[in-house]
Amino acid sequence: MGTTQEPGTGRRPLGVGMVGYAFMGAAHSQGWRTVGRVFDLPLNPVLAAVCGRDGQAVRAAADRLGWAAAETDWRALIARDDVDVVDICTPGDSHAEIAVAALEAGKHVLCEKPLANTVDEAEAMAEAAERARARGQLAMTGFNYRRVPATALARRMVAEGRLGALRHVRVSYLQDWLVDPDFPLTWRLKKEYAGSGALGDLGAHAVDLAQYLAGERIAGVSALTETFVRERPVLTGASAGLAAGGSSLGRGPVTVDDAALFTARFTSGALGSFEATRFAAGRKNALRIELNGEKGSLAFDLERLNELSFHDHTEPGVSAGFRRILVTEPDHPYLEGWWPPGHGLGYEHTFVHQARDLVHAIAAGEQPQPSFAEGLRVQRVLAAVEESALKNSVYTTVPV
Ligand code: SOE
Repeated sequence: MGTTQEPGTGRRPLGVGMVGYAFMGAAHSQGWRTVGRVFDLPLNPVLAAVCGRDGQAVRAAADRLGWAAAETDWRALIARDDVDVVDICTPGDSHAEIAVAALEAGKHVLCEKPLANTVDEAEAMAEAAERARARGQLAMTGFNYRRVPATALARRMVAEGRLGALRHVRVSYLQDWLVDPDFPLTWRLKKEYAGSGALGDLGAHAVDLAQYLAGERIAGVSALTETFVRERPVLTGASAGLAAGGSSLGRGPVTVDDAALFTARFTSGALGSFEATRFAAGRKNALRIELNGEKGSLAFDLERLNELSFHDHTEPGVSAGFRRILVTEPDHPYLEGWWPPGHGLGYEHTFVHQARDLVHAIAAGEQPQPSFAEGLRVQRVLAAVEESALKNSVYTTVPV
């Protein structure tokens, strides 16, 4: 960490180096650029350098996204003296190598979800994080949907016992960008880059949010997965995940799932149901979660992210029912620095909140949440889902 105070801020700088600059990189950049202007922070995040393989493209990204310098080799990025935190926004196949090297080089690490493409990689990352912790470096997994004020409020209400013993956790995460069979074969559709499809991309968020809100682990799962469109056009242009350009070179195989459905048992005995798909026509980014407990229920919908629905089952039946909590009060999580009540937030703010929590954890020397160990826990659930699906839905326990 830099030792001199940043001019004008009175706070020591915290240099950030980011690897990858596509959709997630842009979202993280927004978070790092904004966080110190909204929240009162103990350190001053500085966007030191961004890294990508194409020199011209990464320099353009640095200018566009606000990074002071550009690198074309991630090893050079993590070797920089002005980089204290390495923020990994690349496809999953490079997470483990970069994260372990950065931790061993003495940096803090923020890594996008899913933590890795396999349980073995995630285990190596969690072990590296454990070793680094002893030296004072911290590692965090980027599950940004914990940082919606309404989901953070839901967690608080569950922890306060407002729902009592949980019976059901119901999650669906629905998108529709693969409905068109001619959507091109981008990296997100190839196992060697993405690890899995809707399962790792969307299911990972669903699993993390469910375990976070419930405050407990998933013990076992029964699953079905499907790849509806098995071949897609291969394009000559760069493969950018949610889009690709260029002329067609014919069709190539999709090697990941298009959809994953599973039921789950939580450690307390609560039952979960999960659906992750990129084939829900009309649903753009619909992450919905509902928890039912013996004293009440909570429901959240990412497409209405400033709201939380709450039903208090201890109220008299004649007047009880779901009511909408508008989560925009200054006392609601994360809202002390933002706009007056009723002036809502959006998707991008979750990345600002993620940066805020990481900066506070680093300044205090405390483990940021979710840790790599929690990222590994999610990875184990994803692996159990794949195993169960391969065995025609046989109930598969998730190792602790
Ligand atoms: C694409 O499907 C995607 O961008 C995910 O990769 C993100 O994690 C999710 O937040 C939105 O959808």
